[in-house]
Amino acid sequence: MITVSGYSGRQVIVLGMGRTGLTAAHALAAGGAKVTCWDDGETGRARAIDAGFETSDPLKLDMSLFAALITSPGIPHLFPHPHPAIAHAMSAGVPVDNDIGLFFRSFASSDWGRFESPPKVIAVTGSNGKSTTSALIHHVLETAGRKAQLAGNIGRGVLDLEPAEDGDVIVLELSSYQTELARALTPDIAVFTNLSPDHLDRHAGYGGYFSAKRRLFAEGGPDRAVIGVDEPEGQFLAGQLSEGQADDRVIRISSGQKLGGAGWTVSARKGFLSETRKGRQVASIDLRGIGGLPGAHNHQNACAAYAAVRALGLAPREVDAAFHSFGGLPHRSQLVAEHDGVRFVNDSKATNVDSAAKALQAFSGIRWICGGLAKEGGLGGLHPHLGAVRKAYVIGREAEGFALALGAVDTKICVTMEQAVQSAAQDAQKGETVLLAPAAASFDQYDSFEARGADFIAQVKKVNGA
Ligand code: UMA
Ligand code: ADP
Repeated sequence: MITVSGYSGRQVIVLGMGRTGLTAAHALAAGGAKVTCWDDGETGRARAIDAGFETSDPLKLDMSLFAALITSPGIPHLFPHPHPAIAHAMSAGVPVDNDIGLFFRSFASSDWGRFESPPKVIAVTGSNGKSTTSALIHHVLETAGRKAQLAGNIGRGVLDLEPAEDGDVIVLELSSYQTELARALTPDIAVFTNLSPDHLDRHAGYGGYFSAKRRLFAEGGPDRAVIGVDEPEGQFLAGQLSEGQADDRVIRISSGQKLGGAGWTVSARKGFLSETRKGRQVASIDLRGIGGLPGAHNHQNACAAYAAVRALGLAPREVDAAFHSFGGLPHRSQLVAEHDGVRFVNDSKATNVDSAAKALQAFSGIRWICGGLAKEGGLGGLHPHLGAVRKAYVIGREAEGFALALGAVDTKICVTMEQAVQSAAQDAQKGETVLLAPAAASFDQYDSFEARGADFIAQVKKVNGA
């Protein structure tokens, strides 16, 4: 655990008792803060009490007594409406922060003076590919013999990390909810994978969403920025952070275009990753056949991870070797079975249009299982990418409306995963792929995308008689 400094003897309220809140409460208490906890759910409050904390409804508290309110990413702090406790704190002038802000202010310790290599922090943001890129960076570092820890939006609260040792690298995956609010954001290396619409309700639209992500590069500024330049927003950000093309504080990355020019670039085309500096290729990696990184979208992640670890001084051959032993993450383009020549792929994490579109481009002859709780912005972005879809098997409570929005593709309304997998498996011909890539959140039928993916895997086992 990281001990939070700066609040000793002062009162702090922690809101939300999930992975973020509970670890924040412990880390604050370890630093001597007097912690009061709250969760709107009874189970959350019980977790706080079991852990030995006091609980009180913030709306009934005199906020002027508190030094800060620390909130959890799933709780809206501004849009569509601030949570009432946050509104209460803000109107009383109490600073609102999160575990990420506390982490950056408390991470460095007095021990660092005797370290030979001060610990470094790599923070990864972007709309898609954050988890894969963060996990890949972590994997490459460990495989190359560097000490590394991984936390953040990937499932482990950042204050749950072990205090850093000499030479450690901390890899953080950060969501827009987290970067928008953190009152300190000072990674050594920051990565921006890409941008496409997601979580628009929480940021009052696309501009607010981009601004939330941009904060990672603005509040103090990283020494080195790895920026995906396949969208105008990434190009804009890269331009804002550098003095010009030759400025190698920015490493531009792309999947699809071959980059070059006076600066430092890493790009992948047709399965080959290429690193250039000052206009010359300095290294390349053949990404084809790396099982854990299928498709052009994963080659973008490979470029981002490659650039981040090169910025730390790893050699290209070390990265190449480590890429080959990366197994990929569950629920992201995960091959779960192959039966009678039909592949079954679980991409339950494709919760937005862009990630589903990328999955549809990575496979051919697709029996596509999709549907769920559609996000703001509509499904129009999928229309250009339906060429490989033989038929869509639509799940979710709003399956009919979802199918209508898909336009000209052949659809079957299935509602349940069981029905969808059965129908898709029955229809699938040798060489085809049954792909779960929902393009929607899971909460209409499941607690999480993981539960949805697990159901897909269970149904696949059932139809294949495994
Ligand atoms: N709660 C309230 N009031 C509310 C809403 C929630 O009291 O109005 C309480 C709930 O009862 C619950 C707690 O808050 O007890 C949950 O807080 P949370 O939703 O912030 O969840 P955590 O367990 O703290 O997990 C969070 C991230 N969750 C979200 O951003 C929604 C996790 O990312 C992250 O791994 C974890 O912190 C550690 O950093 C998950 C996620 O879905 C994977 N992220 C989104 C995404 O990837 O799209 C951004
Ligand atoms: P995040 O943490 O940003 O949600 P993940 O690595 O968990 O990213 O992947 C989320 C979804 O996006 C999965 O469906 C995955 O297949 C897809 N995906 C992964 N990398 C990319 C990328 N670079 N661009 C678009 N989609 C991607």
